[in-house]
This record gives sequence, C-alpha cells and structure tokens, in this order.
Amino acid sequence: MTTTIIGFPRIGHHRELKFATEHYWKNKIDQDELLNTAATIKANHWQAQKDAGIDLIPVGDFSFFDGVLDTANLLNIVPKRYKQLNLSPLDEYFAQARGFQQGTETVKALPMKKWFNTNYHYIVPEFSKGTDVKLVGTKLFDEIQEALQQGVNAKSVITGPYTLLKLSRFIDSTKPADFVDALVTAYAQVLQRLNKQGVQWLQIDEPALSFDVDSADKNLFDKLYQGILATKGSVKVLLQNYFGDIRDIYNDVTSLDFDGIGLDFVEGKYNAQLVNQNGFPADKILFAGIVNGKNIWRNHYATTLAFLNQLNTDAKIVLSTSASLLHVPYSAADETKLPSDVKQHLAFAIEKLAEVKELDSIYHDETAGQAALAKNDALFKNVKHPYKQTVHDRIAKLTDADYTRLPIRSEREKIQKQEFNLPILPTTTIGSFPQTKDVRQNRSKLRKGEITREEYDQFNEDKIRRIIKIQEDLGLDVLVHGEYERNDMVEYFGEKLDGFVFTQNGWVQSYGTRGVKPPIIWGDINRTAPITVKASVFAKNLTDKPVKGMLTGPVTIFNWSFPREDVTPKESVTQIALALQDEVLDLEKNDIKIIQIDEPALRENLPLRKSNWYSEYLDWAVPAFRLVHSKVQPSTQIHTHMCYSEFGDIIKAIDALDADVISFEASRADFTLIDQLVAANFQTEVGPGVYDIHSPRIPSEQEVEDLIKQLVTKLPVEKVWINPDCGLKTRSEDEAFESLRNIVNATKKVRSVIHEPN
Ligand code: THG
Ligand code: ZN
Repeated sequence: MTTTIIGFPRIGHHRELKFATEHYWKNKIDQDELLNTAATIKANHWQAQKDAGIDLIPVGDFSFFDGVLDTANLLNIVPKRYKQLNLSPLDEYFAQARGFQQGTETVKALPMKKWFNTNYHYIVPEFSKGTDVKLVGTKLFDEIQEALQQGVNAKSVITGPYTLLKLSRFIDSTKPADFVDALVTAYAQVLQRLNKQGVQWLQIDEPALSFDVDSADKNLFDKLYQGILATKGSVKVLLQNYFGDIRDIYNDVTSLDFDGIGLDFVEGKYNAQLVNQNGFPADKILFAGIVNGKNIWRNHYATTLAFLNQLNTDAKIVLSTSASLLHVPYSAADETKLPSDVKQHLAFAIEKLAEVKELDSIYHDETAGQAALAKNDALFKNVKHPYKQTVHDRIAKLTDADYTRLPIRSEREKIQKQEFNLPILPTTTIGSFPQTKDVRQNRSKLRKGEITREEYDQFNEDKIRRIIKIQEDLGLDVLVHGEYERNDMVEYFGEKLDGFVFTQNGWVQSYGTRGVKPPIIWGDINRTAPITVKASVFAKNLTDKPVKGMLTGPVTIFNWSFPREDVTPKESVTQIALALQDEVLDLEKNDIKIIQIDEPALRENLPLRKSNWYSEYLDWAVPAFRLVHSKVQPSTQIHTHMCYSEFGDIIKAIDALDADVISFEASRADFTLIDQLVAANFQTEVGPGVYDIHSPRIPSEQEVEDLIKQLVTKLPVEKVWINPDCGLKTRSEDEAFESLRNIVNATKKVRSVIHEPN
C-alpha cells in the first residue's frame, strides 16, 4: 500500500513565505533571496512528508501566489498587457496577481475569486483572441528537479485543463472549445518533459468535476483527456477530484486511460456509492481521500477503516487526503495555549500526514495496529464538547414565529421612512474605516500588555469621536463607529462568544500572502455579555444622525470558522443566530435603530451542485439570518451586506433574508445583477456599491454622479442607497475620505434634479 496527500500548505511553518514575499514586493530583499526562502520552505515541507512516511510526495503544489495562476503561466495563458511590461517571469506573474504600477503606467490585477466552497481565492486566468496556449514555463520542472535531487519520490501536480477552462474568463468572444486542441498539445508537452525527468506520477487536479457536469461539459472533458492520455508515455496519470463527488462523469472517468483516480470520500459521500454500484476498474489505482483536508479534527480510524473495508473493488488503494492541506494550518503542536482536552482532538497539516500513515499501517496489519487503533478510539469515546442545556432548551422552543418578522417588509418600509426621515438616496458606508498603523499598534500593545485596557479603550474612543466628526463633515446620512476595536470580523465575534476556541498560529492562506486564523467551534455557543453595544452607544451619543450597529451574521461566522463534526451545521448556526439575536435586541434597547448584519460569506458556501442548494444549505442558512432579527420593532431598520455579488441565481433567497436594506459589490458598469434584481422583483432596498474599495483609484464626482443616474433609471429611486461596495479598512484615510466626499457630493447633485417621490 502507498500513501500520499493532494497538497501541502505553502505559506511555511511560521508564514515565512508571506514575510519574504512582502519584503520582496517592498524591495527589501532581492529575487534571489525570495527564491532561496522558497527553496528552503519547499525542502522543509518535503522533508516533513518524508519523515512522516508519506510515499508519494506532491511537487508543484507550492506557489508564490496561486496554483491556478501557476498553471496559466506555465502554459502561456498570460494577457498581452502584462507581457508588454517586459518584466522578469516572476514579476510578470506578480503583476497578474496584484496589478502593476510604475510611474504613470498602471495595469490592473487579474480578478480573484473564491475557490469552490473554501475561504481560499484563486486568480482568474483570461483567454482572448491573442492567447497562444503552449508550454513556456519552467517552475514545475524546476521544482521536480529540486525534489528529485533531494531524494523525494515526487508526484508532480498541475491544475487540469477542464477546471482551467471552467474557471477562466473568456473575452473577445472566445470560448473554451477554441482552446481544446492547444491545451491538449500543451499538456502533452508537459508530459513529455516529465517523462524526460523520469517522474512516476502526474496528478491532474480537476475539482470542477464536483460541479454539475452536463453533456457538453462531458464532451469537453472526453476530448481533452482522450488527447492528453494518448501522450502520457511512461508517466502515470492520476485524475484528482475533490470538494465533492463525480457522479455526472464517473463512467467516463473510469473508462478513460487514467492510471489512478483520486476521489474525495469525506465531502463526496456519494463517491462510495459510485464505486460500489458502478464498479471501479481493477487495473487502476484508487486514491482514496479519507483524511479530511478541510477540517482540523482528528480522523476516527475505526470509522475510516470500516469504510475502506466496505469498498467493493479489487483495485489497489492508495490512502490520501480528501483535499489539499492548503485549507488547514501547519501544525497543532504549535498551540501551547489551548486546553489539552481540545488540543488532543486537533490534526493540522503535520498531524494529518501522520494520520494517513498510521491508517495505512493499521489497514495492512490489523494486529500490529491494534494499539494505535485503541488509542484513537478512546479519544473519540471520551470527547466532551461543552454542553449547555439552556441553549438546547431555547432551540427546542423555537417556532415559525421566531423566524418571522412582522409586519411584512412593505409595511415596515413606510414606518421606517417616517422614523428616520432620510433624504432620498441616503448615503452610508459599510462599517469599517481604515485600520491605520496606529490602530493596529494599539491592539498589538494591548495584546503584549504594554498598555492597560483603559488606555486601549481610550484610544479607540478618540478614534470614534474623530470619525463621527469626519462623517458629519462629509455629509453622510447614516454613520458608523468605524470598527477600530476589531481585528477580523469573524475572529472578533468568536472571541466574545462562549463555545469557540482560538489558535495562536493557526494561519490558513486566504489569498496570496494574506491569511486568516479561523476560530474553532468547540462547544455549544452562547453570548455571555453584550459585545458591540458599548462602542455603538458611545458613537450614537456623539451625533444627531443615526448610527448603524454593526454585526457579523451567523452564516458568515459559521462558514469562516472550523465547524464541529458531532453536530449538524444547522445546530451550530442556530446557536450562533440566537447569540446574535441577544446582541441585536440589546442594541435596539440602547436606542441603536439601524443594525447591519453582514453576510459576506453567504454565497460562497452554496453547495457545488444546484440540486443541493436548498436542501443542504439555504434551508438552514436563510432561517438562521431571519432568527437574528425577527424580534425587532417595525421601526428598527435591518441592513445586510454581501461582498461577492454573484448572487444572481439566489436572488429569491437573498430577498427571503427579509432584511430592510442590502448593500453589495457592484463592479463598475456591470449592471447585470441590477437587471436581475429588477426582473426578480426584488423587494429589499439596495445599495449597489458605487466605489470599488479594492482599488486605490479614487472615483471622480462626475463618475459617481453618472453611475447613480444610471442606477435610478433601473431601480425605483425610493429603494436606492448610496455607499461604497465594501468596508474601507484596507484603504488609506486619504483615499477613503476623498472618495466619500465625491460620493456625497455626487448624490446631492442627483437629488437636486430628481423628483422626490410621495
Ligand atoms: N475574514 C475572514 N475570512 C475572509 C475575510 C475576512 N475571507 C474572505 C475575505 N475576507 C478575505 N480577505 C482578507 C483580507 C485581508 C486579510 C485576510 C483576508 C489580511 N490578513 C492579514 C495577513 O495575512 O497579514 C492578517 C490580519 C490579522 O492579523 O488578523 O489582511 O475578513 N475570516
Ligand atoms: Zn464587503
């Protein structure tokens, strides 16, 4: 038997790659030093896998930014505007990932999107008329060479052509089919090089097979792989899927000439049925993804072994992870502050290597493995997630009324128009103001004990006082307190709620050099004291204008945490929703009459297959949001915000959140979503972002004015709000304030030429 993993985290044990890369970007180190750091990180990671006894070690999973972008660059899928910059290959690569600015020359970055249903982002490759797909890069082969020299039994890893075509953007009226022949040739060239290098295996990642696959997709897939597999030579080809099952294309995949097929048996429960009912060819190797690559809990060996034993195939089985370990932190051994009863249940990347190996040993030799098996089983028998009877009693008593806010939205709209008496096209922001260096330093000083809690609070209150004044001077209509007290919008709430635990070094890559430290849901969740009330009330008392309370919604807190596996998502998210309901009602009691409940992560966790959208997700996610706000007074206005506005296909579910107002990202001049809202007769008032906060560019007053004028030709003016498209925390203050000034002034101009509706 053999063991492998799909991929390993790249950022390094202590985020060495992040720091080296950011230094390189700031010209503090040169390219050689960055490459040296990268080489050391790779060598360490390969060694860690060797030490753990992993037989087949992925190579090519390392990346300076993103694996999809790596593959696009390997195959010359690089838009001309980046090539024309005449940069070194690495700088041309970074220009695509982050944009390029030198003197007056600016080239925007390629767009970034959520990677399937994870919190990781990939860079979206762009195909155009001029795209000449061919093998030009060397990164993969250089890394193979490095690995072979270090005695690593390398399995080369590349993004597959089907997934590449599914995730890319096609411009100049090109389409995926135009590039099939060229892609076949290019992957054939890759195989030729790998043959020369004497590599045993090529893992081709095709997670896009976990989406719905229709007959046109199938044809595309078959055509690609019939071509590519004909050229494999003595390299064995592993078709690796993850994040679900391959039900739509299982028969094609098993009849093509792959040497191995990698299936995710954790998230893709249905894969087992496919193997057992349709059969799995005995002449191929089944790479069984049984150690969860997306969660951080220890594997229950007895369950996994029972699962493997019921798989009905004569094929050789290789044990693997269900997904790349990219989505979990480096090592649980680093966590010195977690209670030991929690820590013993954790398996991060390093621990998961050991699990794959140990499962393999037990699978092979049950007698020798008895001790390990018993020890593991004891862990699961003795697990005690903190249980709170009051939380369960409260959930048991919930009825439909708890999920229904009354009166209906159209009635509330009238009441609220009277209550707030805002001008038409009211202006507001999404919540956060720039987290300037002094703000981050203040937080870090408190953490290090260099200042007292009072000094820390005093600093933030001064900040609030200042930002309220600035917002009043700018002429905004609904103000915010600025969120200076928050680090991450999920970590902040997790820290204040009972039931979560936190890591010190549990970093997971979010995009490029940026990471998050997801909270871990360990026990039943409840709120023990008000969280945001003090800051909101402090801000409210400084002004006559309404101040919005700011909360992160239950679905986002849940989706951006590591969930428990012993209770359903519905159970945990309902607990979070009730905790937030307490917070909402406390804010209301304290005269905070507008409350925003952000749900930026609502869209991204939609199941990959449409048939599961409601039954496996929206049927609990939407009620959770409703539960948070159902008990507020008719005159209290509930806002929500979503960062990724690709929710055209779930508009009805968004409307069913029953918020009074929603703000979202509306990328410049792309009003497709607005048209969809109109077509769906969307009822929630909307604030389509008129300023792209992800770009340092400041929109001119004229530009915003034109945009607003366009908006009100499409949407009823009494339903439109004017705001940036996301929080301002990553912008500089100069950029934020000037943009807001232009937004407010543009709004005032439009107001003056529009008739006030009755
Ligand atoms: N919080 C969480 N997940 C997220 C976001 C978030 N996923 C989607 C999106 N927002 C990702 N965006 C970012 C933006 C910035 C950073 C991380 C994710 C970031 N991270 C710092 C870094 O890596 O240096 C660490 C910040 C810290 O010290 O906490 O800047 O908002 N959960
Ligand atoms: Zn946002």
